[in-house]
Amino acid sequence: MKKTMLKTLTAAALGLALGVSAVSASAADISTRLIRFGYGLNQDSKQGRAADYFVQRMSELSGGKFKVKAFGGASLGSDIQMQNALIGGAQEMMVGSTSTLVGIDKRMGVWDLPFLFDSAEQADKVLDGPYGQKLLDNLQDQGLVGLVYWENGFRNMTNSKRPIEKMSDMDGVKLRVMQNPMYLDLFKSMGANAVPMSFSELFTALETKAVDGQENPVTTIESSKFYEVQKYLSLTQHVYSPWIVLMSKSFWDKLNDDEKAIVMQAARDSRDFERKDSREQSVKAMAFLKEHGMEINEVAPEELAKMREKAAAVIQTQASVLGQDTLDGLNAAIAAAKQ
Ligand code: TF8
Repeated sequence: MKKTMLKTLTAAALGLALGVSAVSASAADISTRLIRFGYGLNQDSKQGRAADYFVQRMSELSGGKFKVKAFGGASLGSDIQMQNALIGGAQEMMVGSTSTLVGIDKRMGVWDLPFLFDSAEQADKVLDGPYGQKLLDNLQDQGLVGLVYWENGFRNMTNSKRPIEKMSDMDGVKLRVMQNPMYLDLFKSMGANAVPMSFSELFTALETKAVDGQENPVTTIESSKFYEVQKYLSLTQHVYSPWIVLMSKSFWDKLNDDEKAIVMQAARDSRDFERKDSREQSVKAMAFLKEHGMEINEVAPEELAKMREKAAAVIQTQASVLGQDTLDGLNAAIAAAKQ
């Protein structure tokens, strides 16, 4: 009894010394845990930097007991392969796209809906509020624990053929899209020849001209070196993509409450770190891409209006896939975020 008290006190004192919250201070009961954390982008990317930060935070908060090893560059597999490894319990954690989760829970597709948010801050409110949380919670039935959302960002188009100044410039452009039926419908409706493909195959596909283009935030265009194989960057900002930090449910269930609290705290801290980094890096990425020879263009408002019109029709068809309740909840959350 006394010994336990002492242990708790020591842990508390240690917690204070490290300046960490009450979570770790009370956590005398932490086991040594090995956690493999996979991600798809290069180590030198905002995903890599935030993964490293998470590794460090988990170590600090657990007094060195949580040993997280980060694996970048899809070395543990593509997003879909990692999701399945988490469900099967063969891997503990990952960060990746929400889009590829639609095969596991269709409702995750809400974040892919085009032209949803006016700003990243508005997206933060919806993602971090009760609506975003509900979508994370839904995953538990499928063997996944959604911890937090990071920022992937507003997506823009690149290609090697021509600048997309008008919607009709997309005609016949062979465009890689994420493995999600909404993206296929969206870009087909705008005239592109959309091809679904995993991100891990994308650079080579662009390099060998198996596809002409792709769409992703400017930070990814920089960190994945797409500027080496793509001439034109057109600022369409058609979708705001979050990333989702996931833990295998079978691993989560082994943790006690103190351990779960530490994981949650480290995940939230990594989210704040990552979003700040993402927003700072976006500005720098634009300048970098220009310097490295990309031709960057804005899209005229009347052409964006045409894209929005196509998007609205696709959103309409998505109602039956996502469920009307899910869409109503989304619209209510966005309306609240605008206030
Ligand atoms: C995509 C996504 C990717 C992310 C990343 C691999 O285009 O935007 O950048 O899923 O985690 O596939």
